[in-house]
Amino acid sequence: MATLMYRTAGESHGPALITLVEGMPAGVPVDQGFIDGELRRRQGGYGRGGRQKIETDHAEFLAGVRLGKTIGAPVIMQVPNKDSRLDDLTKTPPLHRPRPGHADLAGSIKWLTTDCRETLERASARETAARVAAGALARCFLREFGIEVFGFVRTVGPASTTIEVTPDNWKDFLKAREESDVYCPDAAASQQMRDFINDQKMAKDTAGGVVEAHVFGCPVGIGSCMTWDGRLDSRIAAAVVGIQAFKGVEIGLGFEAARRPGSRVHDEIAFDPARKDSPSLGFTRGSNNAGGLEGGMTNGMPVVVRGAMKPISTLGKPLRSVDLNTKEASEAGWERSDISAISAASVVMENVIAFEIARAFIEKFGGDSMVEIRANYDAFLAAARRLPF
Ligand code: EPS
Repeated sequence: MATLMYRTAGESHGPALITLVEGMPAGVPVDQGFIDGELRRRQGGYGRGGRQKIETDHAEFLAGVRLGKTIGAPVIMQVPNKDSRLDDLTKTPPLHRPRPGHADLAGSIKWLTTDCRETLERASARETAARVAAGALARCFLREFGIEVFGFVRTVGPASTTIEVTPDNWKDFLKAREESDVYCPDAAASQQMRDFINDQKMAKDTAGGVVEAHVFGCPVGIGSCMTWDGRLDSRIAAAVVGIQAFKGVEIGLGFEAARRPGSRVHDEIAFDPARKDSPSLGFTRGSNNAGGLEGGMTNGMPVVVRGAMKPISTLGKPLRSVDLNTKEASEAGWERSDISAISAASVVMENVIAFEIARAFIEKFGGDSMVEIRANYDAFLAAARRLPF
């Protein structure tokens, strides 16, 4: 049994993006409609650029799936690029004027070239389509255990929503989010977000924001306090800050916890026998400031994560830069881009978090097939309910 992991390959304007997922057990029902739906949602959002009008992202399964189910073999998914033109120098010319904020300068020097093209092609957020494919496949697995993920846009520039998402109201917020082209379930805040994005468009500028994700239905005890990289919060943080343009991550109360006394941070524990059959085994909390994670392990409360995305670094009114060939001062290069990709980023964050949850879940309840994992999961919950032995 391999550890669940994924790798991606592919350039923004190459023939396709590829996702290789290893360690997915046999017998996971692959919901193609759901995976393609997540890929389409990633393409959407207010403030996106021209590329999304060209592409119709969908996952083609090249390996690891038979008759709609995984077979325990490595899974390969391909998302074709319609705008494939990497070898056509007239359409993808060299770029010598690095954009501040993009990978252009550091990557060109790292790979000893003055053409930023090769770095930017791989650094591009187009690659997040391949990550969403991995996460959406992981969600097909998680759904079998009643684990669901909900993400939305919390903030764009100064515009913000104050909604509070709970296990009881999230499905209503999901409906409201689906009605918002900014992917924010608050109509008034959505309008303020659109206004801010419009202002940036007029000013030939760009917008970033904060996205939030909630994971419902995780059993107590996935992740571990034993090693730094076994901690689920450490893996989630790495997955989130690993998304293109993300600069920060918060779990639960996040940075606010550092400003409060302990009595106003920690979530008091109670027990409700009526809920002993839920994944939290009946342990309840009056608050969820920990964001569902204590000691790097799930505690039965929803996992709550926020990620901060910087504004897109390709500006219509370019910032000052230097020509890498001449070293002369110059304006940064301009490529077709987005004014804001924050809505898409919420889809990416949901899915990369889902992948980490699935990875930790399979580590805890591991097996080669769904049947075996289900048996391990049920046996663990039954034992936990029998405590003390
Ligand atoms: C993106 C595709 C890219 C960009 C954007 C995200 O397509 P193109 O470069 O052909 O317009 O729109 O990439 C970036 C924000 C970036 O910094 O590279 C996508 O599919 O998400």
